[in-house]
Amino acid sequence: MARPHTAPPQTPALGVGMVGYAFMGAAHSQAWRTAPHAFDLPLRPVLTVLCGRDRAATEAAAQRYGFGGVETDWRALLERDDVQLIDVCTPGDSHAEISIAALEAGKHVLCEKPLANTVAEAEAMAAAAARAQALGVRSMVGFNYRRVPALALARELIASGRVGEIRHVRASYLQDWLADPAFPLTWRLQKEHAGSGALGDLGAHVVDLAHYLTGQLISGVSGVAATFVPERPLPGGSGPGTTGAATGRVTVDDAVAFTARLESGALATFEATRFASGRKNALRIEVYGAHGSLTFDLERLNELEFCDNTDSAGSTGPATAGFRRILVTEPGHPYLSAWWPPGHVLGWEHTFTHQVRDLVLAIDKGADPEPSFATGLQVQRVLQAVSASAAQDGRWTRV
Ligand code: SOE
Repeated sequence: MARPHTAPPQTPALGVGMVGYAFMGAAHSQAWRTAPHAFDLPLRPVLTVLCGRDRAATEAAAQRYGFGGVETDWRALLERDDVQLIDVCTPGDSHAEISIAALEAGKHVLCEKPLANTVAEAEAMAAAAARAQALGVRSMVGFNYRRVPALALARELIASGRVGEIRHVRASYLQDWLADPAFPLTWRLQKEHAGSGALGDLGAHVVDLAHYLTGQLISGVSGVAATFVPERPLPGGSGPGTTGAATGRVTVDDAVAFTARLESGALATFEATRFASGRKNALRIEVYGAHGSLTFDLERLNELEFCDNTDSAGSTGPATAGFRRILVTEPGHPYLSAWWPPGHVLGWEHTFTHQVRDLVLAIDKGADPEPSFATGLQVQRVLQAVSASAAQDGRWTRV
């Protein structure tokens, strides 16, 4: 059961330098603040410095999030002795440069997903991570949904054989914030900044979850992609790419759908879109195996549905066999012993808090946290294969 506490003052500090202060900066900051109160951590995270290009905006964010100071050039963070970890919360186009420089400067790195904008960048990052690891410097990519307790439990059930040999994975991640054609052309809609659209932003999460839950990699894909609204108003009303009407071209996908094969031969389907009207942040994943099935829906984050197919042949019998709803709030469930009594539910932000906990424990133990940059690279390879397949009308593409 939860007991708010703070680390004893002699606990060594882990100075955090964060680059970027928008949505993910806010989510990560709150996790760094909360984790040491919920969990007994061997290192005491200190929000040392926040970095952003706009000094006034960065100062305002630093005050709101609780950082001790600000910098406007991320390179300055690498010079500081009071920073041991760089938390990269910027758009994908700067992940590789910042992360590689930070690792080479001996700083641990937490980098937001997707790891990079291209496979070449992700390879360079994984290589830098391997070099740094030999010197005791750790790195992790922020696939936060691995830290949903229900999904961590799902992985345990699959690993212990309760689902049996996996036959199918079905995954979808649906949002609707682009359904309005008047939504402006932000960085997420520009390939040079974001790498891809729904594919990298949302598809990356479900690809990583498929790898994480099944313990298998995707070996081949066939995909299609669409950009439904190819031209959008520029955020400030003018700027590069302006055609006179203050609009610019969308250079990423709005939606993707792909089928895939896992290493074992299991079949998988994936959908990622920002055009599913009414779906705000709808992530669903289902795994079907020889002995049972699991389904998870982010809108019911504290629940896991489990069908033990051996029930129908065993004691339960076919009349009452079927899916059961597990309320994943028991102290024995992953991460839950730090929180509230059973039934007192957790939220989306806890995934980031759990991510911080796991990263800090790994750094202290001298262990390699997962998902590593090498794991992020595996996701990146799948994203690239989907793009390549979609560019050839869905041609089967090996990963
Ligand atoms: C996009 O809308 C987004 O913020 C993603 O970038 C996050 O990774 C996802 O968790 C929520 O949606």
